[in-house]
Amino acid sequence: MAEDSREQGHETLSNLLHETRRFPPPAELAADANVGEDAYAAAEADRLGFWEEQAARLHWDTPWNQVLEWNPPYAKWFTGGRINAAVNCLDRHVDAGRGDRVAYHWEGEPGDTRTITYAQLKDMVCQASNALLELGVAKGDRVAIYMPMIPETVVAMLACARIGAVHMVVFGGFSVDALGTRLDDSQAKVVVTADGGYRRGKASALKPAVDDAVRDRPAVEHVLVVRRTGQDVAWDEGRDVWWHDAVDRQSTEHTPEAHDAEHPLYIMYTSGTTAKPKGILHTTGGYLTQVSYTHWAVFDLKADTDVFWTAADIGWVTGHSYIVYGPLSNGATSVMYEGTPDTPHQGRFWEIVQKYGVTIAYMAPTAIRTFMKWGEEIPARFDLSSLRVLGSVGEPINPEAYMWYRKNIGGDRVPVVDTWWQTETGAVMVSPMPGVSAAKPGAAMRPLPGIVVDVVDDQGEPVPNGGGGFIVVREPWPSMLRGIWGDPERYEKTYWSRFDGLYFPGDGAKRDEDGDIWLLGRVDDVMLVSGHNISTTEVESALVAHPKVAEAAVVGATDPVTGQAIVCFVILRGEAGDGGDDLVKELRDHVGASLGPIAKPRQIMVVQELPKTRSGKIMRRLLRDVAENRQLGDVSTLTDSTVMDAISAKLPDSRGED
Ligand code: 6R9
Repeated sequence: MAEDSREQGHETLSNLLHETRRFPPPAELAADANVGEDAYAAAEADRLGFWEEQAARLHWDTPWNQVLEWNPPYAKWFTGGRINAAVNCLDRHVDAGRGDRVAYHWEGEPGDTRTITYAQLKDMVCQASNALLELGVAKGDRVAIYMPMIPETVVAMLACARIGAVHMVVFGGFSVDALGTRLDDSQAKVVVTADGGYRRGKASALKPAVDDAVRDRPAVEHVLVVRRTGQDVAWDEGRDVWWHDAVDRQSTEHTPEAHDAEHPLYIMYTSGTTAKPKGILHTTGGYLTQVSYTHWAVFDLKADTDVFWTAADIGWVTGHSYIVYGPLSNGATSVMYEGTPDTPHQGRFWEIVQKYGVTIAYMAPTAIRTFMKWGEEIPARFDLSSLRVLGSVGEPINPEAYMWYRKNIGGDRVPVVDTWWQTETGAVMVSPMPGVSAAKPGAAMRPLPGIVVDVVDDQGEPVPNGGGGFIVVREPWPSMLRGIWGDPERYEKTYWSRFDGLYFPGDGAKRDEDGDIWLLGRVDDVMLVSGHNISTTEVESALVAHPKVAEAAVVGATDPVTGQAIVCFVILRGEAGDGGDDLVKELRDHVGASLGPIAKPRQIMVVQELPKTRSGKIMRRLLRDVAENRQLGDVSTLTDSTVMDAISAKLPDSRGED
């Protein structure tokens, strides 16, 4: 099988791209950092003791009696312990006299705002808990949440956590089909939704998709609907309930129960490359321990003074861990934004940073590359001096994008942390620490304290410094997935069968000469050209390093001569015009000169947009279909399915010459 052969070799072009820039932590930040170098040694000396210390940052109703029960590949953390995630996110802070602290500065896309304190959020969550109980939701039941980015989304999640129901958030941009399969798989009893939300300056509808999805799904007993846009909605009397009718009249008192540390907290579906999405299961104690610790450590969070902003959707794991559970468990003040970065203008993000005095911002490389395309004069119009830490997540960040982010957003003074993790890992696993590491542009650097990650070859043997292979996790970690909902076999096969005893995330990686880790993208995306394994990431980074390119997606297409050939799709920077044959030639030569003749693309197409998932990941699988003239595979998780039509239409006349 081609897929398998692509995974065989571990020779890569990795070492052709030399990166010598280093950014040591600013002295002031390092002097007062939450985490120093000593944390790594402490965790290495006593890994489980280290995690116990982190768990002790939370409030437990009953302490655990065993840190870890490990029956590979099944882990239980903090067994015997009892804990309520919502209490840790809310009551704990209110009880400690911090009820007046702002939990969220919420900004709607049309410009409406809400400021919600911890005390207010706790009241809202108690009311919603009482409403869910009234609707018949019991501990262990699943509740689907299909919402825009509004405060009620967080309230619904925490209400579930409080009563022990399992939330299953479905990105509001997903289709009826995507929602339907997730409802089937999770057997959700209630769907929480809204009449609609605001996106790109318009009210978009959500309720009709829910109506379609629940029609033949009797497991769904109620649909709880938040009024956000005021648009007309169809109504099913026995089934549909307005949030303002069901929730607002409830008492703000709700006595929480402590749940078992291993009680399921949520299911989050990842689409993967195959048709059926995987329901990744997270439980309570270990998950909360690691998201809380990583949020505090990786971003050097000072809860009393920082304003933290994850510019991501809650329908992505990044939103779960770093808009909801991480920041709230740490008592932080966060910004939450409903809309898109270019509505009503391309400076919206920076306007938000300026307005709320955001000190820590966390976003995806895809957003950063979009900002590069729009030009540096846009952020330059805003005061971004409040920022002190910047983060990146979702894809490998190209060195060029890293430099742009650091310079134009971080004023060349703010450390940028590139955080590698997955839905399955629940929380950050590999990342520089802003007060410790001398960061390299594009490198995730090293595993966090308490996390044991390695890079291995196809035999599972550690690669030497300078070598490339696969990233693996050697030891269980607190926020690891506990399985795939209803499918233990698939859990074992997907993550634990590639290398004996090691967790295999599916990403390629290399270690540089210093032993630091660089992520190279999904192994499915690695190309095999004339017997050489070439990472799509490195070709993309070489393209993005060209001054006229803002974004690039690279795939391997079947080729009669070379096995696979490199096909590139590029988006040009604002000032670069529409391209043309000369530019295509220039770019091909540029890649050849940067990475070597073997990496010279067969073809480069200039496009306006690339197909992306909710988290901004490029769907290379679809681009491969185009490059190989095949019918497109499943597009149900694309944020904009018309993008593929535009790209397919461009294909015939855009071949590069050799
Ligand atoms: C958090 C999240 C997981 C996949 C992961 C990898 C890619 C995420 C990355 C990164 C390189 C980073 N990924 N962060 N690759 N550098 N800093 O994105 O979860 O949506 O499940 O995706 O994303 O390929 O395996 P999820």
